Amino acid sequence: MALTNTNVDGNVGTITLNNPEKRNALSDALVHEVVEGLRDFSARRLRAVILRAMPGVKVWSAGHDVGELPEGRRDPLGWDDPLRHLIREIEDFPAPVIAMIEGTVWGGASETVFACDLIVASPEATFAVTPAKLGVPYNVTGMLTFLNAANIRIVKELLFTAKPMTAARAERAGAINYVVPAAELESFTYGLANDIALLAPLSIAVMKEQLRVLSGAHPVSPRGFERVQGLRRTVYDSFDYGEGISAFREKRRPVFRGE
Ligand code: LCV
Repeated sequence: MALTNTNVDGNVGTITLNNPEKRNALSDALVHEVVEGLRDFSARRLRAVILRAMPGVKVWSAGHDVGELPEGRRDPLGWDDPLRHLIREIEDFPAPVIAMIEGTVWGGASETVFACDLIVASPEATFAVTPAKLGVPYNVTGMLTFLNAANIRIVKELLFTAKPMTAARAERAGAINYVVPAAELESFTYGLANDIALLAPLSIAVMKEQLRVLSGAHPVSPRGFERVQGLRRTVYDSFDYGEGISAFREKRRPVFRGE
C-alpha cells in the first residue's frame, strides 16, 4: 500500500505523505517512497518540488519511526539510516524543495522540514525536536541542519526543551519563510513553486549546490569528530536511551537516570 502520493503539474512535482495510521512516521518504507519520488522528479527535470501531507492533517509527521530505532549499542542515526538518506536526497535535489506544513511536526521530521529549501506553514503548525524526549544522541550533520535553519539560541531551545515551537515563533526566528492562513496555504505555496519554475533552472540548481557546500563547510578536526562520536556512543549505550525507546513503545513517561 502506498504511503505517499506523487503528482506532477507542469514543472512542479508534489510528494504527499499519506500514512495517517502511523502519523506519517518516517519509516524506512515511507522514506523509500519519498526518495523514489524525488529521483523520478529529478529524472524529469522538474523545477520545484512541494513536500506536504494530506490537506487538513493534524500531524504532518511524527518523525523517525521509533519502532525502527535500534534497541541500543548501535548508532540510531548512522549514515545509512533512512532519515539520513532522506535529508541528503532533499539537499542534493537539483531544484528547490518546498515544505508545505499543516499540523504538528516532530523529531526527525522537523529536521526534514528544515532541510528543505523553503518552508510555508499554516498558523497552527508546530515544530518539535525530540532527541531529549527519547534519550537519542542526535548526529553531527543533523545538528548542522538545525544550525543552518536558526541561530544557536533557538536551536538550543528546540533541542533542550523538546517542546513544539509555533509557526509564528519559527518565522520570527527566520527558521521558516512564510506563515499563511490554512485556506490560502495551497494556492500560496503552489504560486511560489510556479514562480520559481519560470526562472533559470541551471542557475538555481548551481546556487542551491553552492549553498549546500558552503553551509556544510564547518571545519571539525578528526580528533573533534571522534570525540563527538565517542560521546554519542555513551548516549546510545546508556540506560536512558533504552528507557526512552521502551517508554515510547509502552506508551508511558520515561524515567531518566542520567546514566
Ligand atoms: C512510530 C509512531 C510514531 C513514531 N514512530 O496519535 O528527533 S529524535 O532524535 O527524537 C528522532 C529519533 C525521532 O524523530 O524520534 C521520533 C520523535 N517523535 C515523537 O516524539 C512523536 C511521537 N508521537 C507522538 O507524540 C504522538 O503520536 C503524536 C503527538 C505525533 C500524535 O498523537 P496521536 O494521539 O494523534 P498516537 O500517539 O495514538 O499514534 C498513532 C499511532 O502512530 C504511532 C503510534 O505508536 C500509534 O500506533 P498504534 O496505533 O499502533 O499504537 N506513532 C506515532 N508516532 N514517531 N510510530
